[in-house]
Amino acid sequence: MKRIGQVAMLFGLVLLLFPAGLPAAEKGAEHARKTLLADLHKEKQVSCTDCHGKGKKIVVDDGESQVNFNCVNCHGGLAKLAAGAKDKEHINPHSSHVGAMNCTVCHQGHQSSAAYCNQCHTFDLPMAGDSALGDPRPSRPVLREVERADVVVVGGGGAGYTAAITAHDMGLKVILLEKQPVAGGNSMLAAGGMNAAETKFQAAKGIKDSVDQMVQDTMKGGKNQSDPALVKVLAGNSAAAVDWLTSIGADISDVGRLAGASAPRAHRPTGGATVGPHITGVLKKNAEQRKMDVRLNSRVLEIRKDRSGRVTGVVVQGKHTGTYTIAARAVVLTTGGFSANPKKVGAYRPEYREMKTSNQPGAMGEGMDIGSQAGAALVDMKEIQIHPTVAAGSRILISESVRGNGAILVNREGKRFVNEMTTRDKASEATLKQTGGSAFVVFDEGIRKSLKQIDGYFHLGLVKAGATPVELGRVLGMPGETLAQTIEAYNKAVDAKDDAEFKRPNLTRALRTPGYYAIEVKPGIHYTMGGVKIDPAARVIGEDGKPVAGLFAAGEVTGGVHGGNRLGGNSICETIVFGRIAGAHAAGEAKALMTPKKGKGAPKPAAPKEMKKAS
Ligand code: MEZ
Repeated sequence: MKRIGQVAMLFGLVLLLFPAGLPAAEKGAEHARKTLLADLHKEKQVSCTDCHGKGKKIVVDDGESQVNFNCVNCHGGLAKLAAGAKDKEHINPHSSHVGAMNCTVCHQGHQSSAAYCNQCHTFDLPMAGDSALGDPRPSRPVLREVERADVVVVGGGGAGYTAAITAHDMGLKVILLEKQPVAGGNSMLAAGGMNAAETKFQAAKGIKDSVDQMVQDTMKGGKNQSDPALVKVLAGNSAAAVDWLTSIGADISDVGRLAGASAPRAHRPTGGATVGPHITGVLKKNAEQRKMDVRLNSRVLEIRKDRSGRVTGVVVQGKHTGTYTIAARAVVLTTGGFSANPKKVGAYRPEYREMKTSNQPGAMGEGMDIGSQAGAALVDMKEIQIHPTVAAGSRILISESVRGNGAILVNREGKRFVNEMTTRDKASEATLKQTGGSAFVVFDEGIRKSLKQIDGYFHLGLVKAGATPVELGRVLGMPGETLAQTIEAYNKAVDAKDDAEFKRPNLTRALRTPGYYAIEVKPGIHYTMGGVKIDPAARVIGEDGKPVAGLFAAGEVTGGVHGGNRLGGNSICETIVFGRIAGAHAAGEAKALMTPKKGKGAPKPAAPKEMKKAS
């Protein structure tokens, strides 16, 4: 895995640096390891203005759009670089990221380049400008004048984009701020699907489900610790959220079943492709089409309030432009959770401090800090979800939908040990008790064909294969005959529609189609259920039980929807449902502040028509 990553990344880098007349790859790679990209360009007679554009002073915008434009101008975009790669065998980092990010996300001119890739992929790869070289040009804080917006959205994941688009479509001036160099947040990594009940796609497939059932499943999955009012909003608005996404160009017509759900309700693209990149791609495209103001590398340091306690805007640290203030009538927090912050995780749950996470590196939880500094109450902070199937030694989540489509979990001895469709807390606990604290997700060619996202695991080199169960067992270093017996016994349970031993509810498919595959998995930190307290209108609630005027929140930064354990597929649902509610109510509040008040009292936010009442 490491080796593949190294080779592929270096190959991509060398191509980027030396598109024509390529010297020996090793020579280029060695050179790249020692030098910052800016120096390498200089050696090739590329001047500062070739990258930064002409002007008296070099000014880099926070999104680095000019530099990226010039990278693409000289080297071609990611798709072109991917197509031109001579090595077709290994992972090509350019093809993996087409449409998702700018060149400067991975390739920094004057700073270390390796950090971002390594944080996501755990590849031990050397890249130009390794961090050992230091960052010679840290951004300098510069105070510039105040900008203005009606609504500021903090955090560019699924919830942030949804809130921003919703507020924009209500006629408001919106600024969306994302601290990372790439937008999408954890939503971009979401794999399994988006839960929704009573949808047209379920109806078309004859699936029987109900909003009430989704409420019950969510409450049960969350150990009855969730706020029932929020859960009713989640389930009650889930079908409308699917319709809204479809109306703006998403394809979530495939429906699968995930753990803890009594019916198939996880909506995903045709063929079972990964849901997150698709949905975030659609949201980004919609923001672009609307020419919305989306700012990358823009970290919010503080939420500003006036003397009455009303939120008045935010203080932003732009990577290149320095510190500035945006005055706003309403602020929506959509900054995600803190699974990638071992210090914070360890503070709440010391036993998880050393565990790997499936999350993107921006999931640090600062949004909860700035929310709490602005007066938000925090709830359920100790509730941290461990996902049972993160590929061993990596941050790559092996989606629950693989098990949903029929895969089983076996231990090092080649035996099943748990109902694979139980909730994540239980499956993780059972896995940690097995030899080595790991397990194998085992599936066959039939399951592989049923779910497009599995191709990604092959692409990343995570899958071990055998032509028969016996051969697979031997490849995995376990008694092959035992694995074969385990699979045979499972197949009989599928035929009988009764898993007497582990009581697995959905016995989707027998494993009878050669070849046979396995991925080693370990439990990893996946989701933080706690966060800022909200009410059903997505208003942030303070310690005094009252809304913090002008502050709204949606997505993983909030607490209360998932209680003690989140069901798979409810996160994307939450980001869209509550993203829409937060965007609409923030816009409503901003509008009310713009119109002269007739009577006294706080302005009433207006919810869009199609959203159901909050109870
Ligand atoms: O919602 C999730 O976290 C999810 C469905 C994850 C997965 O296993 O795919």
